[in-house]
Amino acid sequence: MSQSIEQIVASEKDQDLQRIGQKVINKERITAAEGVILYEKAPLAYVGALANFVRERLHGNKTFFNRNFHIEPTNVCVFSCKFCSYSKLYAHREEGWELTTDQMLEIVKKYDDQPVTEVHIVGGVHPKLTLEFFADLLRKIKAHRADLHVKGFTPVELDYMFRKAKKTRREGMEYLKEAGLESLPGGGAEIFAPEIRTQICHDKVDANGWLEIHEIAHELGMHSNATMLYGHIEGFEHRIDHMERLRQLQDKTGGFNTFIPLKFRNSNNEMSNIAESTIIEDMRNYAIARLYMDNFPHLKAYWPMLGRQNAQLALQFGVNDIDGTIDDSTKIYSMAGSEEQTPAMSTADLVSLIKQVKRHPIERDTLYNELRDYNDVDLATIETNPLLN
Ligand code: V47
Ligand code: SF4
Repeated sequence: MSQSIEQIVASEKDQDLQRIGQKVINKERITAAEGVILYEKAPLAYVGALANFVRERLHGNKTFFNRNFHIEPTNVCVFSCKFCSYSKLYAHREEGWELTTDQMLEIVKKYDDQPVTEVHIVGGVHPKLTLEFFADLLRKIKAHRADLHVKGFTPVELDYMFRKAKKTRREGMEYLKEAGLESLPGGGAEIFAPEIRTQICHDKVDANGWLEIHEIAHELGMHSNATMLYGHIEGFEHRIDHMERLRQLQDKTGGFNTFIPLKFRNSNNEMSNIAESTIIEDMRNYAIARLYMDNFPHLKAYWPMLGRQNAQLALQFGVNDIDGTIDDSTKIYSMAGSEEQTPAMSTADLVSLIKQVKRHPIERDTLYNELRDYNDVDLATIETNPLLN
């Protein structure tokens, strides 16, 4: 017989860990100091049991995925983040790529007969790709396929294009919303604390700018995600500081859907000398994130970066979402050293990945409306039905 969460907490010898566990059971918020204590001394099994308890309290066995595709307009970037394995500095732009509007619309059209619900647009910051260029792209995508939810652009891209267009952040966001932008992805957050941020990405939008753009998006009725790039030079207190800032904004606006911890990968970048975090630390990080981010409904493991088996494991440590089918050449992670060199999974692959670990697969849209329950659909049916696969 496995122990109940009450028994696990009651038998914990460390007083701090026991007190924090009791707070989690009682739905009391844990403080920043307690978050740091968890990172410093909580064993994986303990935080894992608590995080799984919270995950099941919120979502039962449900595990969400969506059907989306990515467009990466360019990998040329004016910024010089040290962890980035993907971009080509603007000075070497001839080595990078840059898609035209027509090429991006061709990508959209490739999915015309497929039941995808979302396009995720994110890339480098190319000075030629202006606010007007992207507004035009959004209008054309929506004119072609109005039901496709457009989740696009990080505050890094947005801040740059608004400044170039001489628009305030609010004017810029209103303009893009009008053109068809519906949600913001979580990228560009990295680590907010300035003592780390200035060392790893000194020249792009700072923490306040990132948070302000998301706040404006939420005020305009849009939803968004938030990421945290961890496992490099930051300390535990920086991870908690990062999550604390997000938790405070979420208290104010309620506009975040999902928190996505991103494990730093060390291939092909200027931080290759830094060892990657262990799988134990990765799982502890998911678990602590689930406990700390008590006002974020969802916690996502991004499988193209983490790998499929580790994504399955994460479902036991607080994660309830494994992103989407991502059927394209998403290059950022394979270039950074992810094992996933061909990041594409069909719906049948995703469903079986979730079912293998006895979770309950649900297809969602960007806003977590439940579109289809796959628990009782057998894999053969998914594989032979083009609308399901
Ligand atoms: O902000 C860059 C990260 C992010 C590396 O909102 C790296 O649904 C690890 O935010 N090792 C962009 N990570 C991707 C992103 C994202 C991905 C999937 C879904 C969503 C969502 C958002 O990629 C960047 C940066 O933190 N990144 N280089 C690297 N070497
Ligand atoms: Fe540019 Fe983004 Fe890479 Fe930074 S992480 S260099 S902003 S593409």
